[in-house]
Amino acid sequence: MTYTQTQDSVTAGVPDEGDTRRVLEPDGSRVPDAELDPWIADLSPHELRALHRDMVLTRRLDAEGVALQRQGQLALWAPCRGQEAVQVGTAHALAVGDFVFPSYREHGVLLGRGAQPADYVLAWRGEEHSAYDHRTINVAPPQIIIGAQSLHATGWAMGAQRDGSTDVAVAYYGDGATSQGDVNEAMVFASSFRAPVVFVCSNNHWAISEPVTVQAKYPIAGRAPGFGIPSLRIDGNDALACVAAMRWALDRARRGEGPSFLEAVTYRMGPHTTSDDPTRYRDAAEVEAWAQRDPIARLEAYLRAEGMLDDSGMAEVARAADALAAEVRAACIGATTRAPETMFDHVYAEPHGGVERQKAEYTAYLAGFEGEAAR
Ligand SMILES: Cc1ncc(C[n+]2csc(CCOP(=O)(O)OP(=O)(O)O)c2C)c(N)n1
Ligand SMILES: [Mg+2]
Repeated sequence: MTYTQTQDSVTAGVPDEGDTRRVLEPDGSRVPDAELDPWIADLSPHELRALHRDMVLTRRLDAEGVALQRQGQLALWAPCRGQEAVQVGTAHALAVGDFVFPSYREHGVLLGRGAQPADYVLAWRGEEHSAYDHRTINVAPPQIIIGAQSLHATGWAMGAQRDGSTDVAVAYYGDGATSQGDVNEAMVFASSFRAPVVFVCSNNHWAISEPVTVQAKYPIAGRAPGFGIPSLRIDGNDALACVAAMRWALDRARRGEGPSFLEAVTYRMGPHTTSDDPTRYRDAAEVEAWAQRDPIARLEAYLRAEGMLDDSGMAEVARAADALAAEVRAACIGATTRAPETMFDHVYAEPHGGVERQKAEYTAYLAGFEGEAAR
C-alpha cells in the first residue's frame, strides 16, 4: 500500500481532497476502504468514544491556550483547532515505548501521550527550558526549528534499531517543513538504514502565510516513494483513517520494514500563532468550506448514528473538557516564576567560565533597573 497519484489528478494539478483515503465522510457516514478497514476493525465502542473525547479535550485546551495568551499569561500559543483528528488519531495508535518528536502545534499528541496540565503551557509561558520531562511521556520538547525533529526522530530510530527494540520514533511536522533540507535528509537516512520511524506530515494548507500550493506542485505524499518510503495520503479530518494509517505505518516499522510517510490533509482553522492575523492573507470562504469538514463533528455524527454517543455522553465530555481547561489555567497561573538570571543555571552540568561571565553581566544589567517599579 503506497500513494500513487492518478493521471487525472496529475493533469488537474495538486489534488486537494479527491485522492485522500478516508473511512468517514464529512457527514459521518462510514465508507469502506479495503486496506484501511482491517486496521480499525477491533476498535471497541469504548475506544471510539475515547477518540472523540480526546478530540473535544484537545479543542477545549487549545481554546484555553489562546485565552491565556490573550490575557497576558502566555507569551505565545500555536492553535491546533481543526487538526484534532490527525493528532489524536495517530497518537492513539502509539505504544508506550514509542517516542514522539513533535512540532509546536501538536497539543492533541501531548494529550494522547498522557501530558499533565502544566505540560501544555510552561514552555509558552517561558518558565522552563522544556515544558515537561521528556522521559515521562516519551515526547521530545516541542520543536520550533522547522523540520529539525525529523532528523532527531530518525537518529532515535536508528538507535532503537541497534538496541534490538521494537519501539518506533515518530516525527510530526507540517506541509511547509517538507521544503526544509532537514526533512529530506532525514528521509534519505531513514530509507537507507530502514529506520523504524514514521513521518506524520499534517498538511494544514498553510505555512504561516504561504499556501501549500506554492511549496508543493505535486502531492506531498507522492514525494516519499522517491526516497524509497511507502506513503499514504489520508483525510486528516477523519480520526479513524488516521488511526488506521498510523497502525499500518507502526506495524511496518516494528516488523523491520523501515520508515513510512503519512500526509494527513487537514486545515489550520485558526491563526498560525497568536501573533498572526490570517485575514490578511486568506479568504473567509476557504475557512468556511473547511468548517464544513470539521473532524469532531464528523466522528460525533458517526458515533451518534451508531448509538454509541448521546446527549448525556456529550455533556459528560464537555464537563471533562472544562475541568481540563481549569486545571491547565491553574497550572499556568500558579507556576513559580524564577528569577531571570536562573536561565544560565543548567546550560552545562558543571561550572563554565563563559556562562558564569554572562550571568554576572546580566545580573548587573538587571540591577540597573532596581527601584524602577517604585518610580
Ligand atoms: C528553520 C526555520 N525556518 C523558519 C522558521 C519560521 N517559521 C515558523 S513556523 C513556519 C511555518 C511552518 O509551516 P508548516 O511546516 O506548514 O507547519 P504549520 O505551522 O502550518 O503547522 C516558519 C517558516 C522556523 N521556525 N524555523
Ligand atoms: Mg502548515
